Amino acid sequence: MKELKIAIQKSGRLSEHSRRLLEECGIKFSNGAGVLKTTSTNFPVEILFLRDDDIPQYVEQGVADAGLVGENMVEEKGRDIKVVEKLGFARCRLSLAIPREEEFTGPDWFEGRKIATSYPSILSAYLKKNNIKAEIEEISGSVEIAPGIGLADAVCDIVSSGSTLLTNGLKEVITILKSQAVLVSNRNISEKKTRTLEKLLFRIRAVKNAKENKYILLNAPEKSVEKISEILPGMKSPTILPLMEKGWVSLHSVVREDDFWERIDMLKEAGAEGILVIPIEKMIK
Ligand code: PRT
Ligand code: ZN
Repeated sequence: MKELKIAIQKSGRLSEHSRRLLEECGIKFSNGAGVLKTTSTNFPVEILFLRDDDIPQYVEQGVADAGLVGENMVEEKGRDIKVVEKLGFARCRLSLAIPREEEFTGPDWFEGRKIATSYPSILSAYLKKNNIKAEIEEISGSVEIAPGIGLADAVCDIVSSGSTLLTNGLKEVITILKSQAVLVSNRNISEKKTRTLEKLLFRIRAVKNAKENKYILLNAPEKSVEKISEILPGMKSPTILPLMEKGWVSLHSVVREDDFWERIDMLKEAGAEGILVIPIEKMIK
């Protein structure tokens, strides 16, 4: 097979984002419900739709050459695969939580208790490392109801907003692992497939960079240009175009999404006006 086989989640919290990422990388494929695999019409990849739990194993065994999956799954399954790139979506954490009314005294609280989880491997490693003897009750779903129905004293589960814990009368006390979606690959793929994977990675990075940055245009008096350029380091140096109005210029650059608001305030203070901020579709550094 010459195509690079990429496994993505069939349906669930990763699936829509994974499909969108591939599409944003310019990879066209049919998306019909019930389809288990499909070949792209314009890029040498075959996409396999799987349960997220199976992706690390399939990638290790070479059933798939690469996959998009959560770091939590990679860690739990302990398969010998390569984490190629963090993807910045499906951010969550694996945490220990106890009934709200309990007083938390530190990790020792868990000594001799029973903890329900779908992550027995990560949890037992954590307990061992911290010298805690606790019983692990492995369940595959709806972990948060376990204390409420008397199945366990505490839970170890994925948290994102925290609202599921709250509605089940639990409080988060320890974060064991932080996770986001990652691109993983088999350790022994052919040279040809490696080249395809590198091409895909190049595109993924361009999409990620674009999301992390905005294009900014503003008008400023000529005398403020130097100060404004310092506030906007941009890709290299800002583009400066003269305006009809004498003594004024238009300045174009790139600003990072995460410190965007802070920069805008600094720009206004430095005399910038008519500030436009535009999303970037792709950004190649
Ligand atoms: O059917 P399949 O096995 O493929 O899917 P699944 O049901 O096992 O997994 P799915 O789709 O729920 O999650 C896939 C991946 O998304 C996980 O492995 C994580 O990497 C990531 N992810 C991100 C999450 C969450 N956020 C999340 N909030 N996975 C699960 N949750 C659940 C959590 O288990 C808990 O029940 O959401 C609830 C908590 O959410 P909050 O917002 O109330 O805190
Ligand atoms: Zn799953």
